[in-house]
Amino acid sequence: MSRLAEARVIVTCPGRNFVTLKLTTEDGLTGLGDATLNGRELAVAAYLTEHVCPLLIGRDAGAIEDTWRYLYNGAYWRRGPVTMSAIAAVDTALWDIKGKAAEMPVYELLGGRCRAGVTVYGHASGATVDRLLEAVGRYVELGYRAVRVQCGVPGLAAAYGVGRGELFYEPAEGGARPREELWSTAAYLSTVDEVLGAVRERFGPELELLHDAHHRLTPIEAARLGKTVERHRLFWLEDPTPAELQSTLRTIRAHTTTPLAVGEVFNSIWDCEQLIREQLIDFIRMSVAHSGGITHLRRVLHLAELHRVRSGFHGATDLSPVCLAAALHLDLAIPNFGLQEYMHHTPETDAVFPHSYAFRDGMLHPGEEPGLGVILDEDLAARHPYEPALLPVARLADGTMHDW
Ligand code: KDG
Ligand code: MG
Repeated sequence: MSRLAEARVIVTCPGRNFVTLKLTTEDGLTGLGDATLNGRELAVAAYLTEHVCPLLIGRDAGAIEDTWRYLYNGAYWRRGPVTMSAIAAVDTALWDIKGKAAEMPVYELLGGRCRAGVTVYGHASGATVDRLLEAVGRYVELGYRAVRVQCGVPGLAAAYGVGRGELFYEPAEGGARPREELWSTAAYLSTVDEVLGAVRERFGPELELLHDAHHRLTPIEAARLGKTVERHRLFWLEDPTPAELQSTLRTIRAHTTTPLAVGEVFNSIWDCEQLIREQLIDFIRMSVAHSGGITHLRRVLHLAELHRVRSGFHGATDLSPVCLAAALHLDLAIPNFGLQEYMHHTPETDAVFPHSYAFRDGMLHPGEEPGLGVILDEDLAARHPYEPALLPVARLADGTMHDW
């Protein structure tokens, strides 16, 4: 294949910040990769601009695996969200170019489709149970077969996952310092079982329900929660504990058959190798953009397939349409697909990133465009300059910092 002639980083804020790498070959093919790391966008932009882009010029655009190893093994300093997001952007853009060169959608290059479409879940939330039930009802009307449910907690001004928008949840906010939220595990645990029960009762046994505890529980609290909510038959309970301490999952697992999903903050196969090998989780939630791209995430899913662990790729709004498209191509081609997260982007974001993927009957379809099927409108992007925004932090009532 031809050689890379240009590598550029584009930072834009159409409603929220996105970092995109655009690669161009000597014969004019272009590829896009998402390098957005929520609240730390400029760190990845600088890593790419200062340390990665200069290395790419003149390289064979077709040498995807070799370029991955050149950037990962070659840097000596390995892993971490900044490095792996930068490598992911290069890798994703190279797959996009290869698809365009072959005049095929990327999923064809990955082995071809294993299913008709990619079943997705949406984010329903409400400050009260009644509001939550209304929100779930809206998703059901739209055709969703799976919904994540998050509810306000009496006594807490803000609960994780309770959104300001209708179809998306956007926790990052502008300001020099992160917003501080009050957290109480006791208050949360005293309501969550009732909330999930109300949704199951109203919508019946067919709708798949998910819930995200967002890393806030101790192992034994998580074990108790998993056991208590078993009767509501969750599709998954997400991030019950901070999952970098992998043995906590062993404790939870010993007490409950509620399926467990973790991994949205992971960035390499080494973050989940033990969890997969010991079958301590049911779904792996890494994203293309934070986990070294399509090449590395595919490797994780091949390992997972051996151990009957399925995918549940992260698809929050802080991952751009380029990342979502890349996830959809991989979702279609892996044997062990589970479910794909889908939070709608704002109309401003969709205008900057026109795309071929489309929602029909509870599924996303990546489309048949060569490559990933996403364009970046650079003129429009330039009209939305970067705006600093940060994720909140959480404290207990006595001021102790807690995992957000
Ligand atoms: O940037 C943080 C978000 O991506 C995260 O809070 C979203 O937990 C999340 C989810 O499950 O989508
Ligand atoms: Mg989550």
